[in-house]
Amino acid sequence: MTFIQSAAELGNQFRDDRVLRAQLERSLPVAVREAITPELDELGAHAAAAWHRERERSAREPHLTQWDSQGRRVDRLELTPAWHEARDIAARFGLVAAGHEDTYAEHGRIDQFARVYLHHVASAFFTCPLAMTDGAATCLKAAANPELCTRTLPRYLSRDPARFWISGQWMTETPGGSDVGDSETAARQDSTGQWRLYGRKWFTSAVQADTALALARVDGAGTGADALTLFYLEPRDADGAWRDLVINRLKPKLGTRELPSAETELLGVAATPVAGLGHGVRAIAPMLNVTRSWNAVCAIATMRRAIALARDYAHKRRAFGRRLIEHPLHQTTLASMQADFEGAFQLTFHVIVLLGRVQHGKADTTEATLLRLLTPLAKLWTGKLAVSICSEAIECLGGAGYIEDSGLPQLLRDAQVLPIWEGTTNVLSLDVLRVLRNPAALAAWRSSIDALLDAVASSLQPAVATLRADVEARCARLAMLATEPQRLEAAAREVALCLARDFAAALLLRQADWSLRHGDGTRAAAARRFIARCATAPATYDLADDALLAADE
Ligand code: MFK
Repeated sequence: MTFIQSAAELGNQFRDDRVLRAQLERSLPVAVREAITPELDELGAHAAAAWHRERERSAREPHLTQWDSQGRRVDRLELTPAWHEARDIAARFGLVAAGHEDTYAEHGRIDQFARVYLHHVASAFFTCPLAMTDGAATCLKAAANPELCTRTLPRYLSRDPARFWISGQWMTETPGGSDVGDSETAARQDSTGQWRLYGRKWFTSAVQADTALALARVDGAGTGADALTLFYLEPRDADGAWRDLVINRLKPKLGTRELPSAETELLGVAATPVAGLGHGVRAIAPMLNVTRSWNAVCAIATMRRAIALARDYAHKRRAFGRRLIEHPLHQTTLASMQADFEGAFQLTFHVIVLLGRVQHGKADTTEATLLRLLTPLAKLWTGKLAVSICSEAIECLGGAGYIEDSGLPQLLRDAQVLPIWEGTTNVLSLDVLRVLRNPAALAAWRSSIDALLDAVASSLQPAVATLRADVEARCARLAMLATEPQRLEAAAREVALCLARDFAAALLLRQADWSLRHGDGTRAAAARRFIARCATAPATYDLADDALLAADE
């Protein structure tokens, strides 16, 4: 008989996730936790079932038909089976609504993102339009545009699949990618006073969305980001036909292939200014910060999935006379992945906690400042980490993980979008420097870490001391760099990663302390390992050597 290795499998992803459950136990009132648990359990079961089912499906990409048999331009989009089910699940489980309803006050965001975290990998990246819908709702509320709020919020925040609308976010253009201020899309009024948009949006994610927020430059408004205006539009009429726009093509992407991202030509599509004319980047910023939080949640969900598969396989696969999990080096590999994931999880959920508190008016100034700093930190760090953990998980399965139908190659391809969209690691690092121009930001970071560490009990003191020394060194390094703007900019990524990891370490110690008092020592092991891995001598932030930047001969 030929030996057949059993594949990595998943159980209920809520019940199996001790990190999520510990977070919910520590941060939610019992009544809230009990109320939301049945639906989290359902999502956890669905996540496992969907993972096994999706491996069997062959239709994994949307298809665009641009012309009908008579030569009419139709741009008909056929979605994948998972995408047909996705709206229904998203609405029924309140994946957007839960973050905006008042039922659980500031805890609503924790409820929402626990759901998103459990569902993301099973969603075939329907979380992308959901993130944008959440961002659009947040943005329109911040703009306090009564007509648009009345029209859209009951739809964006509906739990009824028949009423639920999703939104796109149309920013990216050929000249203005990360540098949104270079955008070319023009806005002008027709003879009736209706605003209309003209130009090419190079990357419109989830092009089939019911509505979109788009940046455009009013004719004669001048150059730069501040001269852009934020517009709201509905790209299709009641019959589903596109209104004054065509889809040039669906993007042939490395990953996220079920997500219909398109190159779109705006031919005078009707649009409405969201917040007056001008200051478009400032107006869309609330959306960016929300979608960046989603990005971080989806990144930790991806890490958790990769580790769950690698761990299950390690318990099954025998090599060199014993199971992989019994080999010390494999144990170290898995434990380090888990420790990094737990740090990323803590930082991300802290952003979510702060988001809920700010949204419900419960946050003080320090917390609000901290949220602005931690959002790009969480996004940039978790995006990178998701890619490296998926890559490591493939290695944990060896050649079996490199095979397409193990599901891991798709996980890695999909993870690669996380450090790119919603701002690359470098763009986000520069955003962190933008935030740090306000001295209160670093002060909030430092005082919050001190407060977290002050509350930690004695058995974790050695790790606390290591982290305190590390934080001291980071602050000294930053003070030195602040006097040399050029070096500071060159070091922005390292600065951001250090700030993210140190804050995560303090949060891990807080969770470890709580878990120890509740009979679970595993979180303390994760905290100690994470701190041992991260607390190194501060990096030397030298400007890149010119020779390293020279073009190849
Ligand atoms: C599954 C996960 C879900 C994810 C779904 C995502 C799918 C969506 C697909 C996409 O659309 S991806 C494309 C996303 N594109 C980006 O993220 C753009 C990346 N570029 C940046 O982030 C730049 O930093 C940015 C364009 C926002 C600003 O660059 P500028 O032109 O140098 O702007 P400037 O002058 O520094 O800032 C303009 C104003 O915005 C300033 O305010 P004031 O006018 O009051 O001075 C800034 O403080 C403010 N601002 C900028 N970023 C902010 C912000 N305010 C709050 N939060 C921020 N993050």
